[in-house]
Amino acid sequence: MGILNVTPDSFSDGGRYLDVSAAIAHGLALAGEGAAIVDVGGESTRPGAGAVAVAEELRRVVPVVEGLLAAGIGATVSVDTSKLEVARAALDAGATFVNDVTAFRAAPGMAALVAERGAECCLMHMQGDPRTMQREPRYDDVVIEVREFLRERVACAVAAGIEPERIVVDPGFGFGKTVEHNLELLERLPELAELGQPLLVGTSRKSFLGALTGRGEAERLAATIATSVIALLRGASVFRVHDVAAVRDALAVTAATVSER
Ligand code: 7PM
Repeated sequence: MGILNVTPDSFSDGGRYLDVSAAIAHGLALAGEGAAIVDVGGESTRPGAGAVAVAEELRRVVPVVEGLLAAGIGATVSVDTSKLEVARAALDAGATFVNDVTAFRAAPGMAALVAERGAECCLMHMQGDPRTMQREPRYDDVVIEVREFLRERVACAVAAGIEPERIVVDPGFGFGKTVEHNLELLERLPELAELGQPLLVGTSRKSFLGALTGRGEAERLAATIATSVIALLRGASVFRVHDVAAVRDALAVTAATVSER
């Protein structure tokens, strides 16, 4: 899964203006690098980020989803949103995957929408909300708590009519977690695989990798590759990353080495 952030700080001509064609070109490039899914997001979920209005998020996301499909992207288009109206418009425009970091808690109608459209979805764990989640994350056992949260959200999604085969689960690296919590989740990923759903991991360029390496956001590819390879070895099957080609190569070599003997 390639990350396509459609926010004014990602694709602009220097001002607040959003360059839709640059965003589309980047999404096509991610698919060209081998992304099976391109995740289009118009609301930053970075720690401390504020909310984006529905109209603004629609304005950012819908033309990009339309443009990717009109160009014949040949990858699944995912919408990264927790808003019902944005998900509906993106599905209308041809997206077939909903990545909701609130796991349908922000908009209760989301599960029914995904069910009705026969779309796929990712349900992610987050403690708290993006504004406050990194203040004082606390768990008795982070892996058990994340696993049981995801079990409950999958049950809720299935109860709403989503087929289990269309549900991916995600521990939500960095979403209300300390460096130690993130490392424990990575180490004990097989306990999350017990849920029987495909596992998505998103560690790409995240701040815990900066804490471990002393590197800035743009210099965390090697660390991202390390966590992605470890996650593959521990049962993950979807990797949400900025650097699709490099991570894909590392995963291809890892997979060939592990399974062919
Ligand atoms: C700053 C910090 C900016 C973190 C952006 C982020 C995930 C996600 C994000 C994830 C799923 C980023 C994150 N992370 N969706 N959205 N899983 N399913 O790296 O780990 O884009 S936002």
